[in-house]
Amino acid sequence: MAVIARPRGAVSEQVLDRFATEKRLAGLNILVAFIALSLGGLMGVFQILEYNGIDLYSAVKPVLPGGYYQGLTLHGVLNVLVFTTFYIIGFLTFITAKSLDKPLVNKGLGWFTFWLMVVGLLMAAVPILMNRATVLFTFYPPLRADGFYYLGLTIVVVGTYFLLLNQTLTYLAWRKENQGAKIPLAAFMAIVTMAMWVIATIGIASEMLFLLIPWSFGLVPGTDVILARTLFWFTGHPIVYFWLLPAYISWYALIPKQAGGKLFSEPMARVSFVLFLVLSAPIGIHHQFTDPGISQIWKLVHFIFTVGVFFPSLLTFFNVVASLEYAGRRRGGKGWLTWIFALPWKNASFTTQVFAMFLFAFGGTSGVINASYNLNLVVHNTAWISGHFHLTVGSAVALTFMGINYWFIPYLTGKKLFSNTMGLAQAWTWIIGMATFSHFMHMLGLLGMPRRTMVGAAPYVLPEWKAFLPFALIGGLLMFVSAILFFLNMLLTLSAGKPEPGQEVPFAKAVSGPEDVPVVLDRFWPWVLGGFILIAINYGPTLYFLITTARFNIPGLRPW
Ligand code: HAS
Ligand code: CU
Repeated sequence: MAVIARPRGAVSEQVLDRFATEKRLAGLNILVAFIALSLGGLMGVFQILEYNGIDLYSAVKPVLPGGYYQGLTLHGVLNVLVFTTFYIIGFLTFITAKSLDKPLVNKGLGWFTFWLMVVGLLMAAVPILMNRATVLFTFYPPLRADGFYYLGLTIVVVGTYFLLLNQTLTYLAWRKENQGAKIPLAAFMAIVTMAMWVIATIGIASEMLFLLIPWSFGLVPGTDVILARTLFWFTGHPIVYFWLLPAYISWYALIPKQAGGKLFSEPMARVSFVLFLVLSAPIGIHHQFTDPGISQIWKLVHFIFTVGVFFPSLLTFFNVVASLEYAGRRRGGKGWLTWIFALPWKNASFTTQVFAMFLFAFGGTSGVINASYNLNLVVHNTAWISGHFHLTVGSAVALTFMGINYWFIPYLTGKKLFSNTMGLAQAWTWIIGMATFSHFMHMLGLLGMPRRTMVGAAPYVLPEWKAFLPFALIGGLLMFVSAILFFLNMLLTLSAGKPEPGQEVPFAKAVSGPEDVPVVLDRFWPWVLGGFILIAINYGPTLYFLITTARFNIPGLRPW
């Protein structure tokens, strides 16, 4: 009776759009993500201008009393913590449900996840904006922020756990109805990503709960710096794969279709993801090669396993390029390499994401140099590292998310993308800008320019740096133009996009598909267990030593 009494429009709308909630959740998460990126990106422009002696921070002193370092904190936190996390939670919420063809079993939990994350975000944002948390995104003690900064970030992280819970419940319900079937690829990957992430956060959750929160609220007088840093990097390394894997989901499960072809190998794609599940967390000490208090042996072990985590990305390289080649040939492309020209380069969503892949090939390469035990001593804490992560999180991830938006926002809103040409211009300005910026940042690093330093005000700037810095500025400004094109296109799509109903999610089929997937690549537990065992081996002795010798006697500092 209740159903009959409902207005007819509402019923038919519900029947038509089973994924209305997931779409709304995705849209809102993406909105928060891009608001964060707009402010975080602006802070990046301020930084590169400062390096070149143009200090905009003094112009906005009433708003940003902490100047360069407050701006840098905003840049890091908003771009790599807020933008990424909200985008990923929105994207994976939708992708899991849509790929399983089953709406989330607990929609209330979906909303709870979103609002909890928003509360955490606001709690952390206020101290940063008040210049009470100018501790950068790594918040190394003894720098000490307002306690609400740590508490807010912790709440955001806890919020993300509920997506894994919701995914698990939805997957189990799906499994009941689909005994014996293979989990659809995108859903499998989305669940692996979240499982990897939740395991990875054990480090930061412990750091927050046992060290930083009690310390920042004055409940304990001191903390232990090395223990805190080690717990931070326990999560701080795998967080980069939490950012990367959703981009990989798009490269594997969607791009081949957008290219006009198929994924080359689904089993190989799954191998890549389960390797990330096992190998992501137990390698964080490659961020601490120069830290005292950690034995050389374990630094070496983490180096070796970091080389191991290179392989899932090399598999991805091979698989994604093979899929692109398949598409190129299917579109009539010929020759050893000239099939590349047959790809749909006029499609903004495709081009933006392939440019992201291209930049990542270089970012990945500088990653291996970072990971090398001895070469790290040359590049650690220099501008080289900024060059590296702008190609990885700043391109492989951020540019892919922008590229996804070129089909996703039209899909979510039922409106046509305002301008595909503007999207293409955005992709080209980004790749040229980022290639220039990151090349010169790498070079400046090799010339010894430190990162996270107000170089424009430093008395020791070398003439060689002065020669390269303007090029980094040109690259940075091109990226700024690119970002403006992106935001404009999104705003115009929302406000003036023509209606385009009936759009579809471009899920790709595979040349070698689910029928070739062995059962072990359709299970989570063996890999989760493998991950835990490797964490116990690679971190057990170091954490045991650091915990049993910890002296909680370092007071907080606020040098800003
Ligand atoms: Fe990293 C520092 C090592 C990947 C992000 N990294 C950082 C920091 C960030 C970051 C933010 O070992 C700074 C943290 C801080 O503030 O201190 N990184 C690596 C290694 C990899 C790596 C070995 N990093 C990433 C990713 C990130 C990221 C991914 C973000 C998303 N990184 C390090 C180390 C440090 C570090 C040290 C510490 C340095 C220090 O001293 O402080 C690897 O996972 C990379 C493997 C990737 C590849 C590339 C595969 C290419 C693909 C694309 C193929 C498709 C193409 C298209 C080319 C091997 C998959 C072709 C197109 C056609 C049309 C044909
Ligand atoms: Cu790392």
